[in-house]
Amino acid sequence: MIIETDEGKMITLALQKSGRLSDRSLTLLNEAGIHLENGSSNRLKATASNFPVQVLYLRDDDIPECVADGVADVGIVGLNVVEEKERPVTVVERLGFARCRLSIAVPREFAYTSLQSLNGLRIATSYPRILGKFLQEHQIKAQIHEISGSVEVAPGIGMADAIFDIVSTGSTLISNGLVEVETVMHSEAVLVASPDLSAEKSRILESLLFRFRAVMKARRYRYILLNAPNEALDEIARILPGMKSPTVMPLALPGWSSVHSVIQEEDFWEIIENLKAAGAQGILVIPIEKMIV
Ligand code: PRT
Ligand code: ZN
Repeated sequence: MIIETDEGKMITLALQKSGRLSDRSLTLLNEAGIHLENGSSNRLKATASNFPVQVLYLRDDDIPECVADGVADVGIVGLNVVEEKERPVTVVERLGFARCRLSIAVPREFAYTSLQSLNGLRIATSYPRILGKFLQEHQIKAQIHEISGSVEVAPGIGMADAIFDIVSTGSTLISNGLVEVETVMHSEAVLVASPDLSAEKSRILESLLFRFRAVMKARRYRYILLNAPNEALDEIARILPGMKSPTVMPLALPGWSSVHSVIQEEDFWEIIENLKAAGAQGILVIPIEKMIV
């Protein structure tokens, strides 16, 4: 592949062409203010109009290799694929989407008691290296059967006794009569980079990371506004830690103030209940687009 660009002055980012990572990867770029010019029409390569990056669309399995050998400088790919491919790339950031786990599952009727139950079994998987390491660490002697897809059907057709595969909701296992017995790793989309980027490319990567972090942080928080009687302000300030401390402004109505702060999404319901109990009224909760602290 020939890449005709002003090489040193931009970075090449490898994204999955089409699959579970594609939409969320493009959304992240978009929310980071990076607009791809020929994003959907030319599905091999796209360049950004307002940031020094070009995007290569690849199969996810090829991304670690491409980043390792310098065809791309950075990439977004599942941590499971990074670990399986064992290419020399650096995981720069966890991106918080495409979360899943890699687990061992056995047929429902199998009498599983402990890892020792796996001794002597045939285990089908598309992740032979990750499984191999796990079995070795636990001194389990099992046969690994590498297959490239539909791993979950292997026990049903007599090809294997157990499987090692990606699990998300668990419904694929259930519908194939399988039970998850060991979780080997947790995965999510990660940003990987070549370990030897030039100084110029490292600077661009830093700037890309700064934007990604601001977007990811903002997704975890909400902006909150409320009105409260002045005598409730101390209690409300204790409930609302905010980034530093809440902003308090007087309302036109004597004895009342408006309070502004930032809360974590995961604490949302608990905080709202406590605020109401403390006397807060007219509570507004607003998404935050970017957050830089
Ligand atoms: O074509 P290309 O090679 O690029 O893509 P692919 O088909 O190899 O990968 P793709 O798009 O299916 O997945 C890309 C990445 O998404 C994976 O490497 C994981 O990091 C992540 N991911 C997150 C998942 C899932 N969730 C997931 N549920 N990848 C696959 N699955 C499959 C799994 O294989 C199993 O068949 O979904 C099924 C299980 O799902 P549940 O919800 O029934 O448990
Ligand atoms: Zn793949």
